[in-house]
Amino acid sequence: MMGRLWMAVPMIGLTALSPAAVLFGSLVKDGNTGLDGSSLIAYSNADDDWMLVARPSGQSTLEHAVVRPASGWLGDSSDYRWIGAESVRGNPGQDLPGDYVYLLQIALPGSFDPSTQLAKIQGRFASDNVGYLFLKAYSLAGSGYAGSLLNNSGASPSTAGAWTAFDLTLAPSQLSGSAGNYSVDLYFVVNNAGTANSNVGLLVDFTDARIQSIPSEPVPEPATLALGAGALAAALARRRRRA
Ligand SMILES: [Ca+2]
Ligand SMILES: [Ca+2]
Repeated sequence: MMGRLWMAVPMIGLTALSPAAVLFGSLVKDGNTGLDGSSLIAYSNADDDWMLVARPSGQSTLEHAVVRPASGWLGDSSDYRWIGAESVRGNPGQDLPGDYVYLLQIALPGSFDPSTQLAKIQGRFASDNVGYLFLKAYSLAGSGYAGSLLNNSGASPSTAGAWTAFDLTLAPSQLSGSAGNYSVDLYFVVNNAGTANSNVGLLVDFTDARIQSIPSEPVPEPATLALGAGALAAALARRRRRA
């Protein structure tokens, strides 16, 4: 019995060395900001599932640390905590204005087949200041946040004091990776507004993650396809003869 327990210790270490990605099946809870598995992460510690992949030039603090809510932000809970640039917290805070890009990579099951299955993700988020949601790739303010799925086409801007919901059905073109190794790369671009330093933060709470079968539609029989191709070739031949 002791031997088995001892053997389990190095395995935990190996798990911690694997690349940061949340398994699709544990997205609700583990994917939330400020949660590791279903346990809260202590303030000032990093949420390693989330990566800060871009930030304003000159901002050099711990970027995806769990932070206490600032004045006017939603409170945290046993299911989520805010992440932000861990600078000097307070009101107004000392994070540089500009775009902060937070990435969560979600690993789909190896058996996932986009020709027969759909992945659906639901959740809600709050941000300081306006947050933009992208899949697979993102753009910044210089290009007007082109391609944002939220807050780029008349949707109400997200705020720090209320939830903004998202409900994603992922098209095959929105997946990253390849067969056996697909992932959903979820980018939140959070713009810290104004020209003076202030707090920046992101709060994400996933509420559902499902994989569904695509309803089957009639597929042309191979014989019909062959006939179609033959008829097309004949029509082209007739046109060439007439020309
Ligand atoms: Ca986590
Ligand atoms: Ca701010």
